[in-house]
Amino acid sequence: MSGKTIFITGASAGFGEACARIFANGGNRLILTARRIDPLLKLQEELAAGAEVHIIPLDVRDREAVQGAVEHLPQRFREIDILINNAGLALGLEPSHQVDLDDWDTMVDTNIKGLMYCTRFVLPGMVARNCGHIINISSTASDWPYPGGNVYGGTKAFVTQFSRNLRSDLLGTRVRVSCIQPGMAETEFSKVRFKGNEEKAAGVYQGTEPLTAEDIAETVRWITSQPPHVNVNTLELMSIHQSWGPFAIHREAK
Ligand code: NDP
Ligand code: 8X3
Repeated sequence: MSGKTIFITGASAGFGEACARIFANGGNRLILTARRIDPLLKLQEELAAGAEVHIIPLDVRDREAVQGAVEHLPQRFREIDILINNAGLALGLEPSHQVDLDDWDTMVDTNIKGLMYCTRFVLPGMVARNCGHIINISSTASDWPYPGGNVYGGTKAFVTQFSRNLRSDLLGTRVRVSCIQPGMAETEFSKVRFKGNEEKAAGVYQGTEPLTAEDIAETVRWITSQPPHVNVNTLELMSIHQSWGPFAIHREAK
């Protein structure tokens, strides 16, 4: 793939950073966004040999900032071919009756509303040009419940269903929408979920070979390199070390 303009949210770490690296060739133009500017600056310097890189410090929860970021792109970056809606997070693993309500708000504002804002401001240009591809990063947590997954899983269920509904809206255009549902992948994700507790975060992956950020970036590359008439709707992937559980049954002592 070459000469494409690719807008990535959450490019300062994990999947987003890996996507930036995988597309940093062939004269692609990368728009890298995240709240932390330092990793973006580093990435910009590192990737400059293979791609034009424009960085924007952006909190996707800020609707006006998202609008401004899209509307004030430099001329060469205006025609976005691929939007990777990746920014997101899980906070906590407590049961719903004990959770910090601020954590729920943050997940809803980031994973749902932030993704909505980015989509809504980028999509009109794609429709007008009758081409483009939106890649939404959902999760296995979208379809498979687990204790403590409560609102995080709910936000990802939104991402999955919103992706399908978007494609329904876009029928008759050549704008594609794909949703990726990764399982356990080792990034900063667990460090964020456990609020900086590195030991707890490392425990999630201990004794396993989790998915990597590069695995997800490779999946994004594969999806976006399909012929233009092929729309990959939803793609779920897991590490070989992960699978589903049986129904949980609580038995009362007689
Ligand atoms: P990381 O924590 O490594 O990266 C998350 C990225 O999102 C960072 O670049 C972070 O940047 C950015 N981000 C978080 N909040 C905001 C915000 N308000 N505004 C802008 N950017 C934000 O996690 P992953 O790479 O693993 O996660 C990427 C996506 O993949 C998320 O949506 C996550 O839910 C999903 N996912 C992750 C899985 C995993 O096991 N790792 C599995 C399935 C899905 P910054 O802090 O600089 O803003
Ligand atoms: C991340 C995977 O299992 O921690 O979305 O929810 S999981």
